[in-house]
Amino acid sequence: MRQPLPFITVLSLLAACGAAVAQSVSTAAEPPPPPPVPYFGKADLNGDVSLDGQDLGLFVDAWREFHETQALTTAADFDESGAIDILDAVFFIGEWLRVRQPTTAATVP
Ligand SMILES: [Ca+2]
Repeated sequence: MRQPLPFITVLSLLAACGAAVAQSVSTAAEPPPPPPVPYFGKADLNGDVSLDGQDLGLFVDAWREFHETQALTTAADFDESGAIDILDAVFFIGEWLRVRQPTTAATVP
């Protein structure tokens, strides 16, 4: 049987995602990032059509609540397994990174 990852491990993974995004944004002499693209995926836990720190906070809360009390926040159980586990965290991180992936500028022939 698979052991759940400790909360601190998942939190570290999520923090690393945030740090990577912050590092990519903080480089000097770059134009400001484009406005956020609307997000309609399952990781938008507060339903505001955006995947941001509020959703990250809700996911971390759901993770902690599940692992402390077994209370399931179904919206954060992305794979509908009946548990909020590493697979849900991987889904959230993947969506987080995909949304923040820089778009490639069109090349002019
Ligand atoms: Ca949201």
